[in-house]
Parts: sequence; C-alpha cells; structure tokens
Amino acid sequence: MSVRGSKVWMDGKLVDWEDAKVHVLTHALHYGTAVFEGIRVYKTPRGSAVFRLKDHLKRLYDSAKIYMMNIPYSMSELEEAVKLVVATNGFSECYVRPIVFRGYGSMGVNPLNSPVNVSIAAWEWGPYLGRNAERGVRCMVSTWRRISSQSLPPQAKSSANYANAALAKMEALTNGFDEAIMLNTEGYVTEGSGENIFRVKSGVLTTPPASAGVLRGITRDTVIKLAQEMGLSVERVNISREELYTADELFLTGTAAEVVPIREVDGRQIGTGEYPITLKIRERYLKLVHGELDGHEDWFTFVN
Ligand code: PPE
Repeated sequence: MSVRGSKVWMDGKLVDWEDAKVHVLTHALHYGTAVFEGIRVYKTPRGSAVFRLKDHLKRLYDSAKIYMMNIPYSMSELEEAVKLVVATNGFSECYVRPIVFRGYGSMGVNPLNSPVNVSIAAWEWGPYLGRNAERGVRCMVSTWRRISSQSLPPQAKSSANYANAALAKMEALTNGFDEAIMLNTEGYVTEGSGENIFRVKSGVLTTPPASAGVLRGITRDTVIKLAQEMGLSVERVNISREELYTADELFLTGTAAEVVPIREVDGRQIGTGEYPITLKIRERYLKLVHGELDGHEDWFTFVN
C-alpha cells in the first residue's frame, strides 16, 4: 500500500483510518463471507473521475446476490459514498475498495444470522505488478487449479475466491515469477491471481470465455471494446496451456494491474519479446481512463 487515506466509510459514516476496525469474530474473517470491488480513480482534464463506477457497483450487487447478502444501501447511495470517500481523502488518483461482508453476529458457518456490513476505503496504489511491468512480467502456470463455478463461483468477486488465488500467487512468487496463470479443472486457461488474460495470435485477440471460470473483468470488457474500435477482432474462446507458449503476445488486464504484457511463461519467451499490439492497447487504455479519448463519457463519474 502506498499512501493511505485519512477516512474510511463504514456503514454510512466516515471514520478515521485508525478506527476503521471490525471485531475478531467478524463472520467474514472466519468463513470468507464477503464480496468486494476494486475501482480506480484517474485524473482527467475535467477533474478526477471514477472509472466505470456503475459497472463495478452492478457487479458488487450481483456478487452479493449470489451469496444472499442484501446490501442495505441503494446503488446511488453507494455511488455517492465512493465519491465522498475520494473527495474527503483529497485524492486526485486512487484505488477504491468497497467491501460487503457478514459482520459480527454469530459463529458457525451459517452466515444468515450475521449482519451485512459495508465499508469503502481508498488509497493511492501504484503499478500492481511492479514498476517495470510495462516491460513484461514473467508468469508460471500454477499447479493450483482455478476454483470452478461448481464449488466457488468465480464470477462472484468473493473474498473466499482469493484463498485459491493466494495459493497460486505465493507459489509463483516463491518460485521467482511475477504472477501465476491458473488453469481450470479441464486444463483450460482461466486467469491470473488478480487479472484476466488475453492472447494475440496473427493479429487476432482471444480471451477465455466466462464459462471457463473467470471473473467478468471490467478492464477485460473495456479492452475488448477498445480493441474492436482499433479494428482488431476479439474472440472469447478457450485457450489451452500450449497456446500460451505459442502466442505472439500475451497480456494481463485488471483494474489494479491495468494492461500488462507477459514476457515469459514457464521459461518460454512469448513471441519475439516485443509486444506491439499489447502496447498499443495499453496506451489507448491509459489515454481512455485519463479522459483523453473521445467517446465513452458514460464510463466516467466525476468526483466533484
Ligand atoms: N480476475 C481476478 C481474479 C481479479 O481479481 C481481477 C481484479 C480481475 C480478473 C480483473 O477484473 P477487473 O478489475 O474488473 O478488470 N482484481 C482486483 C483486485 C486485486 C487485488 O489484489 O486486490 C483489481 O484489479 O482491482
């Protein structure tokens, strides 16, 4: 974490960062019963703007629905709360983390007797995969398989999913890699520990379909639209492990990570080691989120 905020929104009130605490018997802490979002705010020529806030909040409500949590606030109340947190903390660019969780109520797996709490924190978060990420990150295919929707639905952005992601991430880091790529139980490529993945081959982009068991990433969706606007075709199809090795280019997408080229997978250099298409998409993405592209005005929520 780089620069933290000074206030956190907790169940309708702004509290000091130091006081933004929960009880140790919070249900979610024991049983993973939480859903969350990660959202970025960027400086634009018209002021700071939250990127695709409505889409992130829609996904938050969907995630909560899957886990039978009734968010006790309307979408527009949470929109205002996000803007308030950003403005109060005085950030012009930051990362925002709303979380909906089963709080302090009763112990035992049953979450239904514990309250649904909501909080929103923000902090300044630099490049998620390191300062040199634009030069390409090194990945390994994890020995851990991605959770399947038959056990833990990957399309819900649930805290529980990240126990699986953390196993893969630790394995990658302790083996000297930057990030893990996880396969599903059928052996198809799914996603990174905190990013979706794209493959470029002969000028065509592919990315695993939601049915492979991936989060429907909002950056993934943005990149698909940008690529199409650039005249590239994009297909949502299964990608096999060997298709990773034979790609011309591979890249990761995520709110935190943005658009990051993959330089190497399991010791194999990807393509020629240059990523012209990835870098073009990355550049366009960064222009877009900073409000420097025409179109997509509906993706911006201005803080002031
Ligand atoms: N897959 C996973 C598993 C994932 O965690 C993310 C986001 C994505 C795909 C991309 O989704 P989107 O941000 O909507 O494009 N990961 C978030 C959390 C990372 C973290 O370490 O915390 C993020 O990027 O905010």
